[in-house]
Amino acid sequence: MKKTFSILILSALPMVVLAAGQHAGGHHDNATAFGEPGKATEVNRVIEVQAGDNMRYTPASISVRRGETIKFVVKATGSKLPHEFVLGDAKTLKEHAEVMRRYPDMEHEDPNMTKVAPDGTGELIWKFTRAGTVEFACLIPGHYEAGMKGRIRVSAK
Ligand SMILES: [Cu+2]
Repeated sequence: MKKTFSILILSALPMVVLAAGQHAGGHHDNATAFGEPGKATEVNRVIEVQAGDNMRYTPASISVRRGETIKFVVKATGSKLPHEFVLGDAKTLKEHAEVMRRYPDMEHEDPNMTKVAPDGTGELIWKFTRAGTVEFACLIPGHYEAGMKGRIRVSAK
C-alpha cells in the first residue's frame, strides 16, 4: 500500500513542477527565460513554419534578433495529423514531452504554444528578450520523440 502511494506521488510530480514553472513569477505573468508573449501591434516580422506529417518542421532552423517580436504562422501541411509549435528551452520541452507521453489525454494550452489541426494554421506572437538558443517542438505523444523539433538562434544584435 505504501509503495503504491509513493509511485503515484512520483508520477504526479512532473505535472506539479510544470504547473509551478508556468505560473511562477508575479509581475510579468508569462515572461520566461526564452522570452514572453508578444503584442500584435509590435510584430516586427512574420515567419512561416510548415509542420509536416513526416514529423519535420520547415524551416527547422530560424534566426532572430534579441528584442524582435515575431509572428509565427504555423501551417500543418499534411492532411492526417494535428501538430503543435511549442517554444521553450531544451530541458523544459523534453520534460513536457515526457509528461504528455505519460498522460496522452492531457490537454495543454499555454501562451508559448499554438496547436494546428490537420491542414490548418496556427499563430503565435512571441518576443525574444534574451540572446541564446530557443527550441521549438511538437509535444503530441510520439512526435517529439520522432524528431519534431527545431531551433531558434537569438542573436544579441
Ligand atoms: Cu506533430
